[in-house]
Amino acid sequence: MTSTQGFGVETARPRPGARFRSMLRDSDSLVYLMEAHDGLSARIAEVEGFQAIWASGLSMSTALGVRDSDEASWSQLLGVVENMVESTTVPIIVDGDTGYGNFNTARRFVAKAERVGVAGVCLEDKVFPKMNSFVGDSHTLAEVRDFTAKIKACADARQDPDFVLIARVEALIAGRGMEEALRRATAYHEAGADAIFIHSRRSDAEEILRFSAEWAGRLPLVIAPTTYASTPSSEFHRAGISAVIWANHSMRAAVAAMRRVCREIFNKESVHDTDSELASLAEVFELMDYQEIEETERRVYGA
Ligand code: SPV
Ligand code: MG
Repeated sequence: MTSTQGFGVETARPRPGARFRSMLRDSDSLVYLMEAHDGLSARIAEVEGFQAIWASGLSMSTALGVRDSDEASWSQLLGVVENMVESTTVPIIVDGDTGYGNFNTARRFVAKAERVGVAGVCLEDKVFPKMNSFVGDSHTLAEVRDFTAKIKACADARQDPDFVLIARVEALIAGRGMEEALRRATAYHEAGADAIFIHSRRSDAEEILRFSAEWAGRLPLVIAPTTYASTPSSEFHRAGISAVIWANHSMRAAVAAMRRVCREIFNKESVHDTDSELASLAEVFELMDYQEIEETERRVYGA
């Protein structure tokens, strides 16, 4: 990242969809998408080396203080995503949940997300309002014809033909089995999806690897190994998976760290000696590139 990049001071990034597509096409390496939920977490993900970002619905909702069950409106979430776009330079994929209703709300969301400057949107085949896939057992799947209509409408709504549409299959989450998952992924492919996100909440990767073998590379596959985290990424790569989302880990790191420091300060009634556990202010200023303001001031004043 050069000093003037980020913070919205440069023009919009060139064709983020095309950049993300070329990452997906590169079969020599997996694409890792790090979760982010605000401008800060997005910037940290990029500074620490991630080439792409997942704007997680769960994490953005949590950061807004609401639940991942469509409690935040889509315009609220795209406001958060805009902060992420302005604080980074890497392609961002937005978790668009179910598309907030029907084909029409979904295409409005996609059109706006593209204008905000992201690389693509992921839509999942559940009904609005959805519930986070790790919560409870009532995950109602959308009718295939309704979801394929959404994909077609979203494909038509994008201005940039390289803007990426990822169709997320929730059949395994809903307990509907492998055949249903494959049937749906096939239908979404035919409807114009650019990649399939196959989701699982099992503690092992067995069903993900089986899906991947049956799918046989028809479209790039995306996964989020939150519950089957012990499977090495090399195994996903060998199975032909294209992209891995680390879906909620910065948010959970923030929750744990904020709780610890709040508890400590509350109990001590002092901030003395808490500094060793915290980022220094110098680190924060460096991360946010305060120096760039000074450099620009010197330049524009001709000093
Ligand atoms: C998210 O990060 O919001 C996701 C992934 O949709 S998951 O929480 O695993 O469903
Ligand atoms: Mg989500």
